[in-house]
Amino acid sequence: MEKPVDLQHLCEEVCRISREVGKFILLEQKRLSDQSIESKGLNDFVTYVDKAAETLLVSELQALLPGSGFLTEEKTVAQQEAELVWIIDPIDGTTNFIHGLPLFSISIALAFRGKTILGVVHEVSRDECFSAIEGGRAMLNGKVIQVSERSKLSDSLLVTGFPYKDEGRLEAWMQLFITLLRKSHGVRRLGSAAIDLVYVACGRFEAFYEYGLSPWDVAAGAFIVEQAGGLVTDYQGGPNFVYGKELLAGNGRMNEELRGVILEHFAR
Ligand code: 2AM
Ligand code: CA
Repeated sequence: MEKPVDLQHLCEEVCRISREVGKFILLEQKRLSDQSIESKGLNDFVTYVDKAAETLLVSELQALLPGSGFLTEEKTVAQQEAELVWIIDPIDGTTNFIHGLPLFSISIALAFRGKTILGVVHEVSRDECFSAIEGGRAMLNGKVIQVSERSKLSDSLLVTGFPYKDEGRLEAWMQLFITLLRKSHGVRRLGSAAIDLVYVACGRFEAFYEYGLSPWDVAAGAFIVEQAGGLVTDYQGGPNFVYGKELLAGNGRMNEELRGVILEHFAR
């Protein structure tokens, strides 16, 4: 398959589709908080919302770009190898979603021969659609965004996540958290990696670091950070952050300093 010619148009369509599916997700969250689905049980219900949202996204994106492949969290479609692949998380921040918190998002990236060329992260509750295309600037609801200009770690607000698996490294991870808490304005933990990333892209945070994440959590958001002028690497400073399960994204002004601190606590 060829690379799509009009990425701008494609991106607008992806934002439109994620807004549509976002409305569905919000309605389902409201039903959940109304407890009108009590008998189904919380986990069943959430599985249903995640899967139903993904099914909607897949069918719309398939129609938008016939022949494209998919890599999705809920595996509702065959995970196809193709030159053009959509990498999708229908709800990033599922735990927040279950508990009635507003911080969750739809994350959609499009990769051409393994390289991201389009990213959309839609923060559903605030209707904030973050997007970027190859060769273009990062946008929030149609307005250009960029990473923050703060250059001192001591003036910075950071964000991270805590591991769900790999508990063997939890102690070291928490020591790193304490160290960075002392060196910065603070370290937040929002519970949606895609939102953490786009908040770096628009300058709300100076940096985000986490490990153990999957491609659908980070592909779109990391690309948006890069297009907003930021820097994303793995903990060796290399480019293996989508599949490598280690990610540091920042405004670029203190990435090296942060990477040093991470490695002090968290070297393999
Ligand atoms: P998810 O909500 O799509 O699962 C929070 O730090 C990040 O970790 C979120 O992006 C979340 O994505 C991800 N994550 C990975 N495994 C998880 C799990 N078992 N439970 C909750 N969040 C998980
Ligand atoms: Ca998810």
